[in-house]
Amino acid sequence: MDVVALGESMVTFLPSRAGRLADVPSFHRAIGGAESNVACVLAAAGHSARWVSRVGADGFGQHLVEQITGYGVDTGAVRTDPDRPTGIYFRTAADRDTDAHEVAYYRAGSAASAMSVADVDLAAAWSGRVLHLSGITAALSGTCLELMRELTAPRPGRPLVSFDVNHRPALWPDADGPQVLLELARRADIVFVGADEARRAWGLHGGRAILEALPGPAVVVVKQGRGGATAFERHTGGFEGLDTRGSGGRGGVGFGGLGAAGVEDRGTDGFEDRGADGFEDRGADGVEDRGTDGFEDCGADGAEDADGRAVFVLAPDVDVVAHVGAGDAFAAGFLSATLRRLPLRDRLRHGHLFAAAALTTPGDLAAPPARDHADRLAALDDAAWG
Ligand code: KDG
Repeated sequence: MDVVALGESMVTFLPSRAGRLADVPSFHRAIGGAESNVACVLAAAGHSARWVSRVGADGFGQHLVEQITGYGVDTGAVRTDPDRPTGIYFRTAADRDTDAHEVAYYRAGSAASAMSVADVDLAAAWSGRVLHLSGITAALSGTCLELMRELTAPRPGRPLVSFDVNHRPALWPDADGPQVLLELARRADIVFVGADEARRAWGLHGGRAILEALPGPAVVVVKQGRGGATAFERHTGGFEGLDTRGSGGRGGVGFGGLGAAGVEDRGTDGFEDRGADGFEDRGADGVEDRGTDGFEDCGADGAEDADGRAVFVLAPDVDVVAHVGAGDAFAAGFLSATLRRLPLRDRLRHGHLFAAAALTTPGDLAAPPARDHADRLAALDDAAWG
């Protein structure tokens, strides 16, 4: 299995027209759930993917399992709870520029909120090369938080843990959400976080502050919405030589299973190997180096004392229909390219291409571009991406 995603999915009700929740006359049923979105997009992109979760013994649970299975995702480890319902949520149309919208969750006490170390099939959760998680799960209940801690704990043979911070303030009634999310992010191998999110949740401004707060992850991806995204990859924590996670600290988590991507990628694409400062992509071609990447504070020449390199890729300009699901699609694109051992720049480009597909469709979930199409687009020269 390439990827396992664990988390709650919900039946989503999309509005038939714009306006306040109080005024929307009818809704269209769809499915949502940050982690299953990632699994579905990855399956649609040709990867083997499994979704681990719980649903209620109701029509909505059945619908979720059928739909997600329909995307080609393995749902064999999804458990059905006879006593708790499947979560649902309603949303209004978002403002295209600001993404402002209303959300009404009906998920408290849901079947998925009862996920726990005792109930979830941990072997299934750890059965992929990558385990994709998000901060949403940690907010659902005490047992879910305990499960997240168990899944991200250092241990030999743990798959590569991908963690999308996904800070949803509405799900964190107590003030401890940001701290919990930081704790979990520190234990992951790949972290996706929005620049705004890092500012809002953690009070962190800029790439240097984020990297200092997250010393563990081998890869930190900071998304700046339509501005683009920056990925920082630590040389000492890249995809090579990481088989000692069980001994604690950084490193060692099944990157081996992905192949020595960090090693092979460097120098094979004509981009990352220019220069010797560990930030090879900056300045070599004048494209990734715009200084708008959130890592500009890492040092003008990129020769920051941290042990890695940063790559910035501008997001393509698309006519946004809805932002929902774009972050999940971005993560899926980045992970797809990671599984394919593509260079860091191309991992970002695939993230953007998958996100563009989501941004131009209304629901939580959009089919990614076909692989050969995505590869052709990702291979366009810097001018096309600039
Ligand atoms: O990332 C999109 C998700 O927000 C959506 O699918 C629903 O998982 C969801 C949530 O909890 O907000």
